[in-house]
Amino acid sequence: MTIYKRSSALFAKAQQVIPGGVNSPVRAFKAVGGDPIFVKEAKGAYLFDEDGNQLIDYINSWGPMILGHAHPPVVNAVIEKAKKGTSFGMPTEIETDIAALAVSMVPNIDMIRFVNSGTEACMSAVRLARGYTKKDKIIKFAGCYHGHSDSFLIQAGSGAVTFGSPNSPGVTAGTAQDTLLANYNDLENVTEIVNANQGEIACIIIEPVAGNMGCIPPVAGFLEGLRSLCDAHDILLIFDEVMTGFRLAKGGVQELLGVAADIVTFGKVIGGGLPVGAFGARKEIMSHLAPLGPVYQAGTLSGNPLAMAAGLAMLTELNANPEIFESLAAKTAYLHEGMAKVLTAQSVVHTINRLGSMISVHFDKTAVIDFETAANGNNATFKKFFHGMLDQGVYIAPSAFETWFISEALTYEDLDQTIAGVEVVVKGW
Ligand code: KE4
Repeated sequence: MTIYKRSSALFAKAQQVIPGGVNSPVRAFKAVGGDPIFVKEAKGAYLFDEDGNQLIDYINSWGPMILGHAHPPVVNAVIEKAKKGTSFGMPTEIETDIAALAVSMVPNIDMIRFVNSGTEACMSAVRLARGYTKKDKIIKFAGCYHGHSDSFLIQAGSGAVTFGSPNSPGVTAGTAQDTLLANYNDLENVTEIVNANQGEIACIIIEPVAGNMGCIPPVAGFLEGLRSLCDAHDILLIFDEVMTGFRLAKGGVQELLGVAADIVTFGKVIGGGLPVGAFGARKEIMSHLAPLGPVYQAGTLSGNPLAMAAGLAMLTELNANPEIFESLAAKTAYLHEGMAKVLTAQSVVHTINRLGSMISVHFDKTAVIDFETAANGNNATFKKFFHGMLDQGVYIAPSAFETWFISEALTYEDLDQTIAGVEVVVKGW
């Protein structure tokens, strides 16, 4: 059993001054038990914790570190930028540079607005959709997580479901009534909801590849069906690509699966590890945003030079080397096959979901295609697996309702070590 004495001591101290000792609930290990690990530093595919343990990282800050931790081009860009000031609250050229690059990489968007988190991006996108369509209701999907804005904390995924409080206190009935809940991968259900709320729905917001109830790809025809439904009923289709954007392909899921969204939200990779969110759409929609149009949205640190420098370095490298996405997908497939072989050999009931460089392991025999089937997973087994893998020097998501994120810094030796670790953990279960 690995010793985490210093992490535990730091956690005890943190809990005195930070609620739950963390600044984001899912880090608290509540779903898997034990004290969270405090990281001292990270480099490439590895985390180095406060007790001197080296861990192979499959979280990568929940997605941003797609090229690995402390990636020199990103770090150097931030260092150089910081020497010239960290924030001005005035427009800077680098904002235009990264905006133009992002718009060139992502289909169906002419313009993009930068904010400071995925939550802000999704919250702003919904307000824009409501302002543009002059309709109030939204459809979201059970188990999808779009950040912690009130309208989204209705059967949310990720940390919200991990805590069994999908409908968070503090969200008013008035807010909740405008959020309609649909089942992921269930087009008939969405159609029923649209027909029952004719003329009232501003947008459908979806994770086009879900990552907050484990990794759940859309079934064939599902996204295409949503597109047709939206076209038939003047509803805007919002792809929440905070996780999938610049990860599954240069142009995200729109490029990978060939379905067009009306508004696309971003986070994580677009900021290269610094706080950046963004949302983009065609000009006709974005021109409704202040100061051009009446839909208000703002932020003191939006587009700040440091975050833009990190994001621009990240997107520049991904744009120039699209073969990275194939390499990531190949590594993820290799990991999938290796883990499946070992788990099957040890007769461990499981399913593994994967798309591109997103993957999740579920300890249940039924296919995981929506929130309900994701919730069937055996959490006791997951907890055992999580801590076992930790003892093998492998850090996976501390919740069954999360996706693992593969980074390009992971080598096939790291993958082999991970697969070997799985075999040690499940042997004799
Ligand atoms: P942030 O506000 O955390 O930057 O982004 C919210 C968000 C929006 N949309 C999707 C699809 C997301 O996955 C997220 C955030 N993802 C979680 C991980 N499942 C962030 C981790 C955390 O909450 O600490």
